[in-house]
Amino acid sequence: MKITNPKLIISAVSKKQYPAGNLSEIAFVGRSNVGKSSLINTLIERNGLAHTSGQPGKTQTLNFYNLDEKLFFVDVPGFVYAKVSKVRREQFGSMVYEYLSSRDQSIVVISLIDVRDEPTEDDKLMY
Ligand SMILES: Nc1nc2c(ncn2[C@@H]2O[C@H](COP(=O)(O)OP(=O)(O)O)[C@@H](O)[C@H]2O)c(=O)[nH]1
Ligand SMILES: [Mg+2]
Repeated sequence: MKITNPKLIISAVSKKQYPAGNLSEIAFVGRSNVGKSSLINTLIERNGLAHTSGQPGKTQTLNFYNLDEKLFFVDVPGFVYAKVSKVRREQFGSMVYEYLSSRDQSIVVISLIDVRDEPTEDDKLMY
C-alpha cells in the first residue's frame, strides 16, 4: 500500500490531545536512538517527516502521523534517556503508560530492540 499523504497531526503530551476518531494505530516504542523515527520514515517513504537524530531523547512527545486517513503511526518517545533527570524520565514513562493503557482503538505496538545489545531492563519492562 503506497501512502500518498502522511501528515503529522499532533505532538501530544497528554490524553486529551490524542486525535479523535477510531482509526487503528501502530505505535513504535523502544529506547532513544534505536531507530523508531528512521523506521517510520522508511515505511512511509518520506525522509525527514519523523525527525531523526544522533542525539538520544529528541522526540519528547507522542507524534501522531495520519496516513491517508487509513491509520495512524505513533512515534512514542524513547523511554530511556540517561542524560535527562530522573523526574523527567518518570514523566516520559507515565506519558507512554498513559497512552498504552488508555487508548480505545486497536493498537499494534512494535517494540524495537538494538540487535547489537542484549535487551535492557527497560526493553523487558516495555515488553
Ligand atoms: N546503523 C544504523 N543506524 C540507524 C538505523 N536506524 C537508524 N539509525 C541511526 O540511528 C540514529 C537514531 O535514529 P532515530 O530514528 O532518530 O532513533 P529514535 O530515537 O528511536 O527515533 C540516527 O542517527 C539514525 O540515522 C539502522 O538500522 N542502522
Ligand atoms: Mg525519534
